[in-house]
Amino acid sequence: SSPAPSPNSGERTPPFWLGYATSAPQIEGANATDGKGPSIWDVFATIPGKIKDGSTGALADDFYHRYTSDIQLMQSLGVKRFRMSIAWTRIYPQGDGSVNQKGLDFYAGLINNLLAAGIEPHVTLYHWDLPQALQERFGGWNSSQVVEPFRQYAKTVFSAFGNRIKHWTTMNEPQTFCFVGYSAGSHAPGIRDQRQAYNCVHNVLKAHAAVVQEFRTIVPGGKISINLNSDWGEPYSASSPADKAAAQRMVEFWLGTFADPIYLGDWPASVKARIPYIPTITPELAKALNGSCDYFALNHYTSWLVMDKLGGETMQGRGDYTQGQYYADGSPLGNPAQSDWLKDTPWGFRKILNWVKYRYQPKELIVTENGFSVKGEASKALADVLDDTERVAFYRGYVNAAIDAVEQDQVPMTGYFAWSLLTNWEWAVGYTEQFGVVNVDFKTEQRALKASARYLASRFAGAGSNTTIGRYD
Ligand code: GBH
Repeated sequence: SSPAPSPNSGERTPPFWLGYATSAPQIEGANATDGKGPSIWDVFATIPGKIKDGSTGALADDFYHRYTSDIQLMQSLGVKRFRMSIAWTRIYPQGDGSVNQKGLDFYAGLINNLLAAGIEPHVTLYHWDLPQALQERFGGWNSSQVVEPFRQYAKTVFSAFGNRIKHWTTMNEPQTFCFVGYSAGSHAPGIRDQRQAYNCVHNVLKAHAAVVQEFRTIVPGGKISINLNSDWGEPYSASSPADKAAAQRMVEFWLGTFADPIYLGDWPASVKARIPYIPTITPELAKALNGSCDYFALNHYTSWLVMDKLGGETMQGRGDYTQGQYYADGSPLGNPAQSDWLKDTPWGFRKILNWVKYRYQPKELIVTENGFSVKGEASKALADVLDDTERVAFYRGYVNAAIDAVEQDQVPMTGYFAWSLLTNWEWAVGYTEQFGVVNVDFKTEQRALKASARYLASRFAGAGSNTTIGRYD
């Protein structure tokens, strides 16, 4: 089928496979179709001033109605894996209660079509779209009452699809949805209370542990994890021990807050020392978390220069340090993206992969998101959008860095999901920041390949292209 990827043009073939990552609220649209209930993001997006361009995800990529042709598009690119999330509100419109069969039918259709096309789905249960009813009833992730409905929802989904899906994650980026949603307040549900963010962290761990316990009996032989995100922290002054310690603290606050309890049994000491009210991890919870990740699922995008103190990131409870992305002479850490938090810093990717390897020693690691938003892309003419040289450069550098991490540093990375397949609804910044390797015209819903889609197809042609479809070993 066309377009045929051109043969790999002399670059190293990665020792890991390529897939594309997506999430339900960012691509599906149809946000009140076939009995779907409202999520906190559906509601948040209707509040004036919350979304930069005033948009909602009501239509987005209309993937709900167009997945058959999008799967054909992926086939033409040689894609072997697809990371998708399930919308909790399609299955339980009010969060719990009775199942909405039409929601299950939609995902059965999508999953079966992917499998028939030879594309293995990796499924995330929760990508930020909490049922609004649960936010209203008990405050969402601020309350441990969230655990039961999440367990129920997960059981229903495992029972429906566990025989067809091998790779699962419970939640995407709790660091983001707890701190940006409940402390910074710029994401749904828009709460500004650092204590609620740490309650969220604690309830995330409880819910993850509870769901994994169900998983072990319903999906024996399956693999489950939790998508944890972290940027890399580089000391602002390499010769300053204080800056070095601050950079280490940054990664401990971002990643260790979740990964330490799971892999090491307790919060990082640096976090405990600075957050006096952090909830206690009981021995029972530590025991349930132990072994709850069959692989490490890492989302990574960028790096920061980190300085000791000077005000600190107190708003998000991330500890007493300051982070920036410009050197003393004013030059940026790497090519700046449209997203103000994102610079093209491939060296940091290799460093965080090593940090994870040394601290947690996972048996297997899958990068579950990595991508770039080109500056000004949303307002460029189509021909210029498709010629996304800067995104190609980003992927070239990050893929090379990951190959070094695997081949020179023995990081056990087996797979790499690029974020994302389609340009999509980018949460609080709406359609103003675009990450897709396939452009979507939001008036016509027409798809068009960017250079980066062709680049990745060619770069990964023949690379670890196997799937585990039908193999539960
Ligand atoms: C991921 O978040 C998400 O999983 C995905 O849905 C998203 O589309 C993709 O990346 C691209 O953004 O911290 O207050 O400045 C990446 C981590 C966390 C980075 C939130 C941007 C913005 C809010 N993101 N952050 S703030």
